[in-house]
Amino acid sequence: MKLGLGLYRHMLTREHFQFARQAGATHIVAHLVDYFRGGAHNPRDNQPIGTDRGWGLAGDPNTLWSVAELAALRNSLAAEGLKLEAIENFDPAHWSDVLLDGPKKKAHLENCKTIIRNLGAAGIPILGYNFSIAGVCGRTHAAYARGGAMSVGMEGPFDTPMPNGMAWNMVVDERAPRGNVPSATPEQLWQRFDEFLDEVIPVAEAAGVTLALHPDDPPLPFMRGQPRLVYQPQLYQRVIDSHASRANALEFCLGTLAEMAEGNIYETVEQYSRQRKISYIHLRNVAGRVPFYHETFLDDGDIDLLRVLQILKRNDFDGVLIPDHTPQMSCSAPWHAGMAFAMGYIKAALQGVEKSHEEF
Ligand SMILES: [Mn+2]
Repeated sequence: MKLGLGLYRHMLTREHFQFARQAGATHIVAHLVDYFRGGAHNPRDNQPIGTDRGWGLAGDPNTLWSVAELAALRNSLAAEGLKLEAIENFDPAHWSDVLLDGPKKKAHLENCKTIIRNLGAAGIPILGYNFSIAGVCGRTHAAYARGGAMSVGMEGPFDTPMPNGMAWNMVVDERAPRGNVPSATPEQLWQRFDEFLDEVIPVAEAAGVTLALHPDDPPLPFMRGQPRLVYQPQLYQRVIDSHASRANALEFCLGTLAEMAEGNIYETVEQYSRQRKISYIHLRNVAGRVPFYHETFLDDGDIDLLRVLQILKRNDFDGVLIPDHTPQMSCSAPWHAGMAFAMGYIKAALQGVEKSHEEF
């Protein structure tokens, strides 16, 4: 198992690459979408929180991530001794009508294919994505974690309708007419997803890129009037079974899976690691389940992380683990301190698991 670190777009700098190496990372998962245009509600040293208008304006719909741009990122990471393992998330500006089944769907499917081909050409093996109409939304931010550390949680359902012009919790059309996006049915959502995989899986196979699906965060059956795809652990199985391909895999988010109303997290880890369907892992701990939970430090929630790592080891998982979100520590660099704590914890836990495995 390999230790990685996830970096937001504004953190793709040499200083952050060095921070990652210093904290023990060998791999990087990079975000190219900029979620931090939402102003004061959206501090750049935390995970994005957002308002009714989500995380703000999506990217440029007419500029796709190029091979040159992706290769330059890969090379600048390599210069610091790091491997670019994955790009995390499509920009809603590039594919919103795939999610919404809108008029630009054909062009947006072509955008997805181009981006996948470009990743392959740049030697980046994984594209993580969320197939979610409303996206990450409805969370609260308070001193939920140990010692009064600021972290993210949920304090009940979030049913505020999704305004026209939004997709995946970002604004894709500032001139959209007033009103809300009509609700889709769960059947329509699965149809959209099946069609998406029909189109992109052959391209991903040819490009040597694995598509890794994140579950819906927070995992409720409906949010903002829109159905959600993977909100119980068993729905991941439906995703896998729908398209048998090595390119169809999971961005396995431990915290989101543990928050789900049903299931046992250890059985879930066992089920998907045994099938070798886990592409890479978000490690996070939580207390509670939807719609009432909060994110905790890695050693302090409902999940026994050491037990999870032992299951992964037993099933020969050899991919990358990154800390997911972490509580913000009280100091002048809350993001860095939270991540350094998480990285040190995971590094030690991995050493322990590898060592105890050798002994048996
Ligand atoms: Mn996650």
